[in-house]
Formats: sequence, C-alpha cells, structure tokens
Amino acid sequence: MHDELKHIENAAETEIRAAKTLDELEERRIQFLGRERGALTLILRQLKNLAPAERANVGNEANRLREKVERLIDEHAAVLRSSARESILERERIDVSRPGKRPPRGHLHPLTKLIREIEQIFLSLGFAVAEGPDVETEWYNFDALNIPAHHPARDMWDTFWLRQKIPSTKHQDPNKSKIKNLETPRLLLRTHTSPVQVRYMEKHQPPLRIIAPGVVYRYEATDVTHEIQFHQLEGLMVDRDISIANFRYVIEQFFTRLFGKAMEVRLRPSYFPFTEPSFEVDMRAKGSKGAWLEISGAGMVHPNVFKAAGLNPKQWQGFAFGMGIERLALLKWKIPDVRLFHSGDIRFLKQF
Ligand code: YSA
Repeated sequence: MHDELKHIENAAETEIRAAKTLDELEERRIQFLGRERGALTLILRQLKNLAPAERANVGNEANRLREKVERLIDEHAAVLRSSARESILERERIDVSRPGKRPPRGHLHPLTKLIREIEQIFLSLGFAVAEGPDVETEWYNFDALNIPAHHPARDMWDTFWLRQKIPSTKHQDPNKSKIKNLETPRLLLRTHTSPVQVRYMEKHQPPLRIIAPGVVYRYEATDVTHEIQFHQLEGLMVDRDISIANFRYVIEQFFTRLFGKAMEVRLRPSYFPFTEPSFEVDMRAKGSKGAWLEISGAGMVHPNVFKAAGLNPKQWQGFAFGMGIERLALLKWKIPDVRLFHSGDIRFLKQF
C-alpha cells in the first residue's frame, strides 16, 4: 500500500500541474479525490482490511497525501486563474494612443442647405425671413388672394382639403354661445406660400421686404418635375414707389449669386389672380444663346390683396413672386428627377 500511495503521489504531482484549464483541473480532482472512484478514496476504503497497527500508519500517510493533493490543486487553480485574467487583460487591452475610428456623421438635407443659402442671399439684399402655417384657412390660401369660391382660378391649385369636425351646438355652454354664430373656417394644406404675404402685411406696416420659404402641398400626380409635397420661395417687397424694374434687379441679383455666374431674366405675360400685371420669369446665363428656363411666377401685388390685408392700395405698391425650390435645386445640381429628394436613398443624399 505504501507503494501505491507513492505512485499516486507521483502521478498527482505531474498530472495536476499539467492541467491547462480549470475544467481539466476539476477532472484531476475527481481522478484522485472523487468520492466514488478517486484513487485515494479507494485506498482509504481498504483501510478496514488492514491490521490495526498498519491501519494507523497507512491511514496517516493517506490523509497527508490527501491534504497534499488538495494543496496542489488549490495552488494550480490559483495559477490558472491568474493566467486566465492576464490573457483577458491582454485581449482587451486598449491602446489609447491609437487614432480613433470616426463614426459616420449625417449632414443637412440638400434642400435645407439650399434654403439656408437662399435666405443668406436675400438677407444680404435687405429682406427678412417670414413664416406661415402649413395648415391654412380657405381665406388666406384663396379669398384674401383675390380667389373667391367658385372662381375658376381655384382650379390652378389641386387642393388637399382637411376633414373637419364641426363643433356641435347642442349642450353648449351658454357663456360660449357666441361660437354658434361663428362659421368654422374651412382648412386645407396650403397649396402655395402666397398666404404668408397677407399674414405678414396684416401685422407689419410697409415699407417691407420679405421672403417666405416653406412646404406646400398639391393633390396632383407626381413625375420628374412634380411632387405632391414640395417647397416654394415666396417674395414680397412693398413701398410707396415700387416697380417691375425693382423686381428685375432683385431677381437677377438673386439668380446671379445663387448660380455663381451672371444670369439674365425675361418676363412673359401671365395670369395670377393676386397680381396685376402678372408674369412668368424665365432665366438663363448672361450672354448664352441657350434655352430660357421657366423658374417663377410673379407680378405687381393686386389692389384687392392689399385691401384684404388692411392696407390702402392707393398708398402702397409692391411686387411679389413665388418659385419652386426643388426646381431651383434641379437646375443648380443638374438633378434629373425631383422625387429623388425624398426617396430616402442614402447614395443620392451622400453626394451633397
Ligand atoms: C405668383 C405670383 C406671385 O405674386 C406670387 C407667387 C406666385 C406663385 C404662385 N403662388 C404659384 O403657386 N404658382 S405655381 O403654381 O405656378 O407654382 C410656382 C412654382 O412652384 C412653379 O413655377 C414650380 O417651380 C413650382 N411647382 C409647382 N408645382 C410643383 C412645383 N414644384 C414641384 N412639384 C410640383 N408639383
């Protein structure tokens, strides 16, 4: 039995130290100390067959060996744990001096960039920037612009009308009975930015110079130059003595600065209910014999529009214009299809 114990001791020393992982070490523990079939356990189980003197001897020796094996296992476990920690530290080491990876960054939408550029140009020409609501009343979008109900000109703008709940007159608070007599205004998504002219003139006395960029909506089929939701740029200049010459100068300056080269404009007679006279604005690079591009509607503000805004048309004169911002973008960047702007195609947007 002494020999057997010696043999177990030798085997334990080499095999425990050879364990490469904590799992392997556990296997070794079971191999030597396991309660069922551990090598030492088997020896201890045979003690009862020995003579009493021998039993005490071998028993002591076997117990010492058990303690030694336990110590060997503990020591080797500590070694394995610390080297595992070191390899984790090695793997997860961070070299703070290495150049970082730049996370991809978004940027402003090309139309937002263009609108900001347009605003800067007009600010430098002494214009202020005005805004109006996307959900408009029938009055501001049409009537105040000299387009009464049943006027055929309403057909020029295919309109998204909003479904509205008409407030019930039943069980009404008697203190609020006035509401009964108020007609609920019909609401729509504005079809152009021209309502901002009237809203602004109601609140500001001329002389005034404003632009009003914003989203407008039309109930129409889309194609390469038409969207159902797009941006317009409204312009308005009112003073005592404003003429078409002032308009020509302002609009030529604007195009020249926006396109970065001298541009010339041509005015063609047209019709809008809110201007008299009205014209379409064409433009092309100065000196070029190229085709004229239609870019904007414009005209001298109609007396009825001044009246609707509470201004005296005998006192004030002004020009107004309205152009499509997407159309400007198509020209500026030579883009073939207006629908690309809101297609959500990152490849398209990344180019700006
Ligand atoms: C005219 C005279 C004024 O004194 C002031 C403003 C105006 C413009 C007028 N309010 C208007 O809306 N005219 S318009 O219907 O011809 O549209 C103006 C511009 O918007 C067009 O020249 C075009 O550039 C753009 N546009 C029109 N429908 C569009 C569109 N852009 C994209 N998609 C559409 N569906």
